[in-house]
Order: sequence, then C-alpha cells, then structure tokens
Amino acid sequence: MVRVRLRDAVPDHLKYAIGKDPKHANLYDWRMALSLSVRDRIVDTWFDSTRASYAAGKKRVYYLSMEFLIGRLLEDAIKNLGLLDEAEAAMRPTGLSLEQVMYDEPDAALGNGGLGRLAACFLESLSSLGVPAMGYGIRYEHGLFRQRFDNGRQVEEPEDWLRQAHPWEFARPEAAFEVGIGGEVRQEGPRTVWQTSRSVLAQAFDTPVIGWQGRWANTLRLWGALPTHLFDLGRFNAGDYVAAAEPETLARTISRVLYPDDSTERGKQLRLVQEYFFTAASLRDILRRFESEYQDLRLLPQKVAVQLNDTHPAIAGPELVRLLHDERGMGLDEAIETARRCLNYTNHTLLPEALEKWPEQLFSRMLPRHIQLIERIDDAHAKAHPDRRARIRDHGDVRMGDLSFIMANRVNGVSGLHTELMKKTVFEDLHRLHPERIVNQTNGVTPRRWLLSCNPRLSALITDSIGTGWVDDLEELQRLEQVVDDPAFLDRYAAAKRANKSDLSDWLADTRGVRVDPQAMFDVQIKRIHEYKRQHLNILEAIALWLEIRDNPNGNWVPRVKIFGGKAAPGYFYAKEIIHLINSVSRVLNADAQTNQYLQVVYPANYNVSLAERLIPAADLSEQVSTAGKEASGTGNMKLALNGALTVGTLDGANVEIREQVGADNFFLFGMTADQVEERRQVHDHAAEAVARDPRLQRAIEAIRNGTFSPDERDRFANIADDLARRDYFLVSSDFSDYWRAQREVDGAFRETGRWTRMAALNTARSGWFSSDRTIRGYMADVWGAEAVGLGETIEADGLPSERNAIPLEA
Ligand code: 26Q
Repeated sequence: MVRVRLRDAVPDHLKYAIGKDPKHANLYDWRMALSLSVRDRIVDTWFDSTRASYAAGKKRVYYLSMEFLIGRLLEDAIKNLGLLDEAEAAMRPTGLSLEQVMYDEPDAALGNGGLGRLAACFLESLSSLGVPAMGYGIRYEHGLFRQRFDNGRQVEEPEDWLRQAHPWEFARPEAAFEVGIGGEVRQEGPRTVWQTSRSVLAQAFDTPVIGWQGRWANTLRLWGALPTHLFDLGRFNAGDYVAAAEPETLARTISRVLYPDDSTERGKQLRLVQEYFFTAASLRDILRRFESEYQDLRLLPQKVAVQLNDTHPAIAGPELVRLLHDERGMGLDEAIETARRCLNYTNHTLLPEALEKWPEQLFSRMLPRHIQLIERIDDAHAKAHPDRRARIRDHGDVRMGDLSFIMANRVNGVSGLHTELMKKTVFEDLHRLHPERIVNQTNGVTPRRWLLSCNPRLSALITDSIGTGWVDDLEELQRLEQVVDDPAFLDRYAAAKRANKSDLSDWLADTRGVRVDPQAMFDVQIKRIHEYKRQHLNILEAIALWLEIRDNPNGNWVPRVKIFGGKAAPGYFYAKEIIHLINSVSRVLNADAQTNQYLQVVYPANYNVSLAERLIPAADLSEQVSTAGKEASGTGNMKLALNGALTVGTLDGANVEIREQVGADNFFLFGMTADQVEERRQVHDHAAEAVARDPRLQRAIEAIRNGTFSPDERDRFANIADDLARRDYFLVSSDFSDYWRAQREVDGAFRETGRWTRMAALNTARSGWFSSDRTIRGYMADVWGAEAVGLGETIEADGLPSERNAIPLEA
C-alpha cells in the first residue's frame, strides 16, 4: 500500500516523473505531479479489485459504448478517496490553490452528451457498488469539437485533450488485437474463412475508475488504433518516405476523432469502421479473459453480460457469433443463442431519423462475413416467428435497431414513458413476439460528482443535517423532509444557493465578460441544441416577456437571467440558426437599459461537463421543455432537481418520474402529452391556428421576422419565424400559451422567497431515487443477473493482503 503523504509524494513525482525542479515548475507540472501521486493511491485497490473479481468467479459486466464523457478526473479521484485536506496541504508550498490545479485539467470530452455521460456515471456507480465490470470504448485523439461564437454564430474548433500528457491512463502495448476488415469470404471444406484485405492493431489504454471511498476500482479500457506495419518498407527503401507512411496514417484515422451526433454524417464508412474496430477488439478481449478461466464456451452467458450502449456496438451480435462459430467451431444455432444470451441492448431514441442503419453495399464491402451471418440470424428468427413483419435487411439497408433487439437477452428503455413508447412504436412487432424482452431502467446520475463534488456548500448542509450516509445511499435524502420546515435549515439552504449563484456570476464576469445579477432567478437550459428539445420555445418566451416589460417598464417584474448552454451538430443547419437567434436576442436584451435589470440572456460558449458542474449548483429553474414523446429520458433534469432547481417541463422522458417523486406541487407542468402531440399533428394548420389565438406569440414571432434582433440583416431569421407560424413540426407554437402560463406561475412562486426555498429543498430531498446506483442495481437484477463482489473485509486491518489477494493478476 502507498503510505507516503501527498505532501511528500508530490515533490518526488515532480522530480522523478516530470523531471522538474520545484523552482521552475509551472501549473501543468504541479498538476501532473499531484495527479500521479493521487493515481498511486488508486493502484492497490485496482489490483485488489481485479484479483477479487477473479477469485469470486462471478459474472462480469462489460459496458460497450462509443462514448464515455468522463470530464475531469483529478477532483473526482481526490474526493472519492477523501484526500481533499491532504491535497490542499500538498499544494500549499507551491503557491497554487488546489482549485487552480484541478481546473487546469482538460475536460475529456469523449462523448456528445447524455448517452456518453450516462456511461461515465454508470462506470462510477459500478465501482462504488463493487461490481466486477469494465467499460470498453475508443481512445479518440480528438474529442467533441470546441465551440466558439463568432458574431453569435457557432464555430467549431478541433479539441486536443491529448496534447498534454494524460496522467490517468496506462498504455498496454501487450494487450493488442489485430482487427481486419474488407476482403472476402471463402469456404474451406466445412470451415468458413474470412480473408480480410486490411487490418489495424487495437491497443488498450486502461484508466482505473475509482468508486466511493476507494473501496473498489474497475477499468475503462479504450482502444487506440495503430498500424500493423509502421512503414511500407519497399517504398521506404526506394526513398518515397511520405508514401511509405501511408499505412500508419490510414490506421490512425480510425481513432482520430469522435463523430458528432449528426444526422448528416449518417452512412459514413469511417464511422462503421470505428464501430467494428472497438467492438471486435472488446469481444476478443472478453473471450480471452473468459478462456483464461473456463474451458466450456457454453458457460459464457453465466459469466459474461455485455451491455450495448445504443446500436453503435450492434455489430457485437454477428461478431460474437463469428468468434464462436467460425473461429471456435460451435454449431451455428448454438452460437447464435449463446451470443444472444450474453448481449443486452439499451435504446436511447425513438426519433425515426436517428435510428442507425447502414447501406447494405457499404456494409458488405467492409464486413462481408457479417452480412452473411446477419442473414442467417434473420432467417433463423423469421423461421421461428413466421408472422414477423420487418426484416433486419430492408430496402437496401441494414437496420441496427432490429439486429440489436433480435440478438439481445434484454432490451431496455431509459425512462418509464420511453420504454412504453418503444413497445408501441419502433419495436411494436418484435415486442409482440418477445413480450418478456423489453424492460425499463430509468437513467440516473452519480451523486458523487453531481452533488458531493460539484456542490460542496449544499453537500455540507446535507451532511450537517442527516450525516454522510446519503453519498452512497441517496434515498437517505428523504430524511431532509423532517427539516424542510425548520427556518434555520431553509436559511442555510437559501444561503448555499445564493453563494453558488454569486460564484457563477463572478466566473461569468471574469471569464466571459458578462455581468449578471445574482439576486435574479437563474433560469437554465443546458443540453445539445435540437429542435425537439425546443430551445426556441424558451427564447420565444424571453422575447415575449421582453416586449411586455417594454410596454410597462415600471411593472413589478421578477428579475431573471436566462442561461443557455449547448452545442449544435456541425451539419445541423436549423440548430445553428437557433444558436444564432439566441445570441442575437441576448445582444439586444442585455443592451436594453430599460429592461435589462429584469431580463438578461447569457450563453457561455463550449458547454461541457466542467461547465455543467458550475451551472447546475447555481440554477433556480430547470428548463425541460421537449416535445412530449421525444426526449428518451434526460439526465440533466435529474442533476438540476437534485441540486435544488425547480423544473418547468413537459410530461416527457424522466420528467414524468421527477414530477412523481418531487410532487406535482413542486414542479411546473405545461404542454401537451405525448398522445395529444400525435393528435395535434393531424390538425390542419395547427401552427397558424396556435399563432392566431395568442397575441403574445404573434408579437414575438413578428419581432423575429422583422429584424428586431438582426438590424443589419432584417430577414436574417425570417425562416425561423415562417417555420413557427406555418410548419412547426415540434409544436413550439401549439405549446407556447401554456408555457407562458407556467412561466408566470414560476414568477409568482419565486417572489415568495420562503416558499420557493422550501420547494427547492423538497426537490433535493425527493431526488434520491435518481442515483445511478439505483439504476445499476436495476440492471444487475433485471438485465445482467450480476452480483457485487466488493472488497469489504478482504483488506485486513494491518493492511497486509488477505488470502485471496494471493491470486495472481491477469496478464
Ligand atoms: C450516430 C451515428 C453517427 C454519428 C453519431 C451518432 C450518435 C452519437 C451520439 C447518435 C446519438 C448519440 C447520442 C445520443 C444521446 O445522447 N441520447 C440521449 O441519451 C440519454 C441517456 O439515455 C437520454 O437521457 C437522452 O434523452 C437521449 O437524447
């Protein structure tokens, strides 16, 4: 065990690992030294967890995801290990504050949004619960693009998190697999042989993921692509050095960059290659580990549970069949059934345009054996279920959702409503044939990062009130109900929120040059920009409100700061228009001396995990206004409620469950239900009708149309105005009046400061169910059939390894 105090370990690492003298060390050097010292404290637990997993012989969980949006790791590790005081002490002699050092870490943005952040929360919970598990993904050299605004328009810049050394990972040059693609399939007697035409090396990079109180650590294994041959030696010797490096360039392209969630990027060959690359390497690693312990492949479903995070790793179905049947000689039917019993699939969207499909031509060129196996899988399934309608291969496309469903033991949605809609829409047919397969697992968020770490003031108040048990048993927050009528508690609750808002306001002033009034209501909408998420409904309400304030500048208005955060996919034109509109409205409103003490709009660029950690603790109001039936779950909604923001929202995704938990009185509901949305769409001219009956809406749309926010290009936003008044697929106009009503209720409640604080405190007290620990327990019971191992008493009091620690580590 590492026993050296951080105060002594840090200077040592600075000297021996970074090669710097304290006199010349800069912020980066000290951060590296501190990170390596903290990392040392994880390694023993990590080894112990690996050994304990082998010793226990229980089922392992493998989470396959194209995205892990982990953000910064130093602060998380320090807090999970309880090293805050030690780390502060270690930094004191350097003249740097611990905060400075922690915030110097680049935000690892290996994901787009909710799906990737969910994967990161799940890994943390799996470790906090002591479940033997591993995350598998891609080690992108460049994560999600950085966002900048140029005259209000989004500009994308490449992200470059690996330019600095990444202190948390361990390269594993010995853990590498060759992954081939292309070529052709031959029959050699009874054997089918796939002769690939190109191949790359998948090399593992491991990051330990430490759980709460450092009791258990799992591994996040990310694959980097390397060339199988560094140089084309023939060309190299002939002196053509540039061409000689071609194989290298090609291979490295595979793990070069994360694809933004973007419907225009569909059908891109490189994306399919990325999907196959990481799935194939992961499955081979999983089988290698299994085969090091067991001989009988039929045991696989008892020992291995694989979770597919959306359809992105859906190729796992046919690939696992190939590994079992082609490469290990298991009979085809048995191979299909064995593979299926290991695999599970999480669906994250019902939007038809977002369901993954690949042109069959492209697919068979890249994966000629897999297209054959898909056909066999499809035929076997169709034979067993003759009344099935849709097929996996359809109109020249391979449909990854159907493939995933058919090759899964369990299929899950991510909120109650979403799961029910899955049964009625995309998977209606397959659900009828397999009524036991679809289960719900409502998303959750880790309370360690999303309360304890990001909101120390509220955390301290909670701990003072009910002790520390809530950190790994979030339902304990219910005990706060006993103090929500205690004025002393409410005062402290309000003071914590006030201080968080004041911090955010200072930070916005220092780093973004905008001043906001910390007394005002902080009204927050943070998520990817998408029409269904309806940021334009929110900005439309801001415009309407601004116009009313101008009519009556001496009215008794409730001051508000509307805060937006989020990126648009680079090719998503409408989303980029919405960003430009929000920034343009912001410019006009913030400059209006008559109104800006009541209403401001701020939109800090480059929303990411780190920015979320600043915004969420400071939020009063959480905007969850998607068109009902479109948001699968949402997880920002949970983080905001947990941190005491009240929700103004529709009955969509997990909002439904948030409202059930916190109580209808503590939630501002508006808008049509999912059923009403479907009905409303049938109404001829619904947009025009909605506009005609609401003069406020009319006026707001008119202001957009007439150039109020684009004085130097008057019809700049006419397209948005036209869309809202004529087409309006996402029913912004139809929901506007009710949204306005709900927002005025919000104003009324905020005016009654005491009542508001009580409602906020009740949101915190009743959000315990949204811990990702609860979600993971649900997966363990209903999806994986997995159990925790945990180290518990295996580390003996004297710190010496216990008996089972004598089992050797895996190679
Ligand atoms: C697909 C093909 C090509 C390129 C990119 C993609 C791609 C990448 C990311 C498609 C989708 C995503 C991400 C989707 C996502 O984040 N969905 C969200 O998942 C959350 C976790 O379950 C839910 O809470 C959200 O409701 C859902 O929108």
